[in-house]
Parts: sequence; C-alpha cells; structure tokens
Amino acid sequence: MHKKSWGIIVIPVLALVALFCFAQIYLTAPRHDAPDVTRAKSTENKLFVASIAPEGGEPKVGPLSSWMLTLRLPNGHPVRNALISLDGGMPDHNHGLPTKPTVSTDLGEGHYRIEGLKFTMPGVWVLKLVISTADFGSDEATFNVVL
Ligand SMILES: [Cu+2]
Repeated sequence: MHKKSWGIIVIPVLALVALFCFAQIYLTAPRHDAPDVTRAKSTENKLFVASIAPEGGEPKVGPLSSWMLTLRLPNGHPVRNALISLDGGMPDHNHGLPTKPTVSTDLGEGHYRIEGLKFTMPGVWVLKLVISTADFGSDEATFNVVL
C-alpha cells in the first residue's frame, strides 16, 4: 500500500518533467518555415498571374539556366508587351544574384524568356520580378527557387 501511493506521485511528476523537457526543446528550436516554392502565383497586387518554368530541366548549381515566364491577366488573357526586370539573391546569405539575368520582350501569348540566371550554391534563392505594362499598371512577384 505504501509503495503504491509513492508511485502515484512519482509517475505523474516524471511525466511532467519529461513533458517540460520536450516543450523546452520544441519551443527553443530554431524554426525555418519551408519557403513557398510554387511556380505559378498571383502578383502582389493581384494584377497578373505569373508562372515560371525552367527550360532544359530543373536548375543545377553551376550552369546558366533559362526560364520561361508566362504572364496572364486574372481572366486568363496573356499580358502583352510587358517590361520586366528581375532581381534576387539569397536572403539567408545576404547576397544578390551573381549574374545579371535578362528578360526578353514579349515572345507572344504572354511568354517571356529569362536568361542568364546562375545559381552558384545550394540553398534558397529568391527571384523578384517587377512587371510594368502600359495598359494594366505595374506589379511584382517573388518566387523562391530551392536548389
Ligand atoms: Cu548563398
């Protein structure tokens, strides 16, 4: 009887200590939310829908890569004659892009080619597009590319 009542106290106390330890580990662990790696999204102000697709397979660390950018209005119509600039880098490493990629003029049907992108190391790369049009205004879109 005496032994049994001792266990009634010790077991919950041990359980609480264990819970506390797990909570400490969990709450103090550095948190990295997984980056959004979707390649088709509405631009910041919802003026356009932008999608990017690598040409010639998934990008690799090292070689130059080119991407096809497709711009549409929310109603699905292609965005013609947009002027697009691209900037980016690795926020986690505080550096920009190692090259100066170019974005072509309208290739038709809202397609634009991004050329000269180079990923020099594995990690999370951010690509920020600034899109300007005479007819529909300007907007921006940010993509994450993880290598
Ligand atoms: Cu880096």
